[in-house]
Amino acid sequence: WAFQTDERNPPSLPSWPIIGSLLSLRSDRAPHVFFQELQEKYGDVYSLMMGSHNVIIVNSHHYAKEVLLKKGKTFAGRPRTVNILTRDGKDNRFCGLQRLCVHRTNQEASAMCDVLEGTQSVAVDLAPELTRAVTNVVCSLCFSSSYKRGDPEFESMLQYSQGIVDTVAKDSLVDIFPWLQIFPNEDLRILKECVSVRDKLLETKYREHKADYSDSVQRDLLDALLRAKRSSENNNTSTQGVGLTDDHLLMTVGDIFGAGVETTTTVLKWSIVYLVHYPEVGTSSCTDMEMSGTWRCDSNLSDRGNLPYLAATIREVLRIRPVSPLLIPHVAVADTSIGEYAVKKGARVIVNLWSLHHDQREWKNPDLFDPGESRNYLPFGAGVRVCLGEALAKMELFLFLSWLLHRFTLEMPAGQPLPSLDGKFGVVLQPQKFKVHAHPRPGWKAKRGAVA
Ligand code: PLO
Repeated sequence: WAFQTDERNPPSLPSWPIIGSLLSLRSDRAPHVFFQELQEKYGDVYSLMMGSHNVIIVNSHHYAKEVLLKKGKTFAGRPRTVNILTRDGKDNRFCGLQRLCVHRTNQEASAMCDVLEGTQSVAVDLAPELTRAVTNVVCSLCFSSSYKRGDPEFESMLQYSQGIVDTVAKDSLVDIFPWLQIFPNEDLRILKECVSVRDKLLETKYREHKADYSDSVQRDLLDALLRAKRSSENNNTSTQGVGLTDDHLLMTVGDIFGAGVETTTTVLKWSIVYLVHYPEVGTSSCTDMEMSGTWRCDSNLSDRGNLPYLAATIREVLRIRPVSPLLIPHVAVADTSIGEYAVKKGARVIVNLWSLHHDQREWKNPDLFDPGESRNYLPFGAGVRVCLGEALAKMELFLFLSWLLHRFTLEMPAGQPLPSLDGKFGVVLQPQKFKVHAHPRPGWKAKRGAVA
């Protein structure tokens, strides 16, 4: 079996009945790094067995584009999983557009900077305040609510969300090896507990919204979903929202909320890690701001054109530390092919973004952070399954970072080692905890206007 090279099948890892390729997959590396290593031996596209599932790993930009764009519809399936997080996949019935909350982001960024200014001479972990600011943007979008500092509901959200991020990727193992569910499984226990805390929070928000719902005002995403559900109930001939249950609404808003918080926060944390490693990058962005004189406390995305260096910095962070290094698995919905290789209907396809973004053929030194050098990368995926929040995320990243850089210089406390560049693999690739000094930059107040 080893190294099958049938003309038309992708090279495959050795595999055995029942356990599939599990033995050859034992590695202490994070899966995306390990899959990249296998690329050397097996090529850009190779296959392996997980339990009884045929899984194809795609490691190059060229083939990734074929899967996501050229044959996007054919590969648009998702694995049907016995899923704890989403009540068996009831999280994808809503495809409407989100409102972009530029104003809200500026308010949150400004408030966050005020808090940071209060920390003056001590080094702090910026993560809690960043997370609260990002959470409040999504919170006002989903539920028209926000969290004050120290809000116990926010603290509990931080906790359950971290629990889910750490364990949910392993939930897919249970889907592949159902017998894992029978054994005592600490991760599974944590996941179930965290999901139940999350569900209670979501259910409370839902109950409150139902209680004071009115057809004439649409306050937020949850109202919009409620309206779609009611109109489908009142009008049986309408096709919109058919079969929307309470669970569908809850899981949809839960996904948007969870994705909106964990992803953007993670990218902001990585941005700070790289800004303290490469202080000249922050300086260049600031020089841009000063030279162009475009920074305003009510900036919006159109100012991005005047701050090309900051925009390039964000692109480079998304390249070097993709939030979701393996994206979410795809499934071929029909017999098809990738390059010269045949792919059977039902095969799972994993696009290894890590390999794409660290491809030696694209970057001379893929591990070097260089905002001048971004190309051929897909941090948000592409095609029919492209990230729903891409526009919101890009807007938030741009505004939050321009606020931070405009008001502070970020430095490691004297004598402290630089934060680690190694990620912690979970459903998102997070940096490890670290503290930085946020020194207020002189003179920003002069340019300050009111953020109402
Ligand atoms: C993050 C933890 C939350 O408590 C629940 C949640 C919901 C949606 C998930 C998100 C988590 C992680 C990032 C995911 C997102 C859907 C799309 C996004 C997987 C688990 C990515 C990066 O693909």
